[in-house]
Amino acid sequence: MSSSNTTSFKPAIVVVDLQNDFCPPNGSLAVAGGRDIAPLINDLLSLPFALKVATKDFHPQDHISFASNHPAPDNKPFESFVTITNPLNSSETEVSRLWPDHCVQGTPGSELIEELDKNKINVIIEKGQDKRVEMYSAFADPFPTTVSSSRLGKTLKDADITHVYCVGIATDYCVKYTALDSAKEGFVTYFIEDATKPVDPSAVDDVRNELQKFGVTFIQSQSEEVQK
Ligand code: VGL
Ligand code: ZN
Repeated sequence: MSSSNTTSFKPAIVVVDLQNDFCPPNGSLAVAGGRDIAPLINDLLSLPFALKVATKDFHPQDHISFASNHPAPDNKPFESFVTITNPLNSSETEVSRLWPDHCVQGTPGSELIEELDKNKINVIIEKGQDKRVEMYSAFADPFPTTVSSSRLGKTLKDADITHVYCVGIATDYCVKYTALDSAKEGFVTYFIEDATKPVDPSAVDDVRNELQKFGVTFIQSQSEEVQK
């Protein structure tokens, strides 16, 4: 994780959404193997990152991404999609996937999994509280006219972070869009692929190709970029 002494290097790790609802056996939106990456993430958290962040998907019960908040028959979790219009700018729309209710504020499903070593985490950032927009990225919603943003960008900048290492759940949703926004915010961004788990394993190749176009570097936890 070190770099040459001429370049500034102040790395942060962002552990995305390692929460009960995203993990077997009882998570409402359980991602296969979600719990299994905790030991690896705990090992990464022992490395000398200048800042160690954990994010939490943190929805109100009436959140727009919950299938249960939409009328039948087009409200099947995982299968249905809705068009979300930016409440601040009706010319901005996005098509978004519907999910089972998950990570509702105040429920056990929203808690970080017990296997994650919380003593190693410096900051917890909640996101997805605005019921009107989907927010996969831990930085902000996807609209050009931002509706909702978290404290993550300011937290990283206030700490003079230069490099961001992304891990967690899910490879193809929240880790993907968090890494994308990290690169757009100007951080040198790494995606530690074996420390993530996907909703759709078949989507991972596309995720890698898309993020590489935006300058995100895909690495494995045992690679030199992490361990040296
Ligand atoms: C996520 C679907 C819905 C994620 C969050 O953390 O990847 N996926 N909300
Ligand atoms: Zn969510």
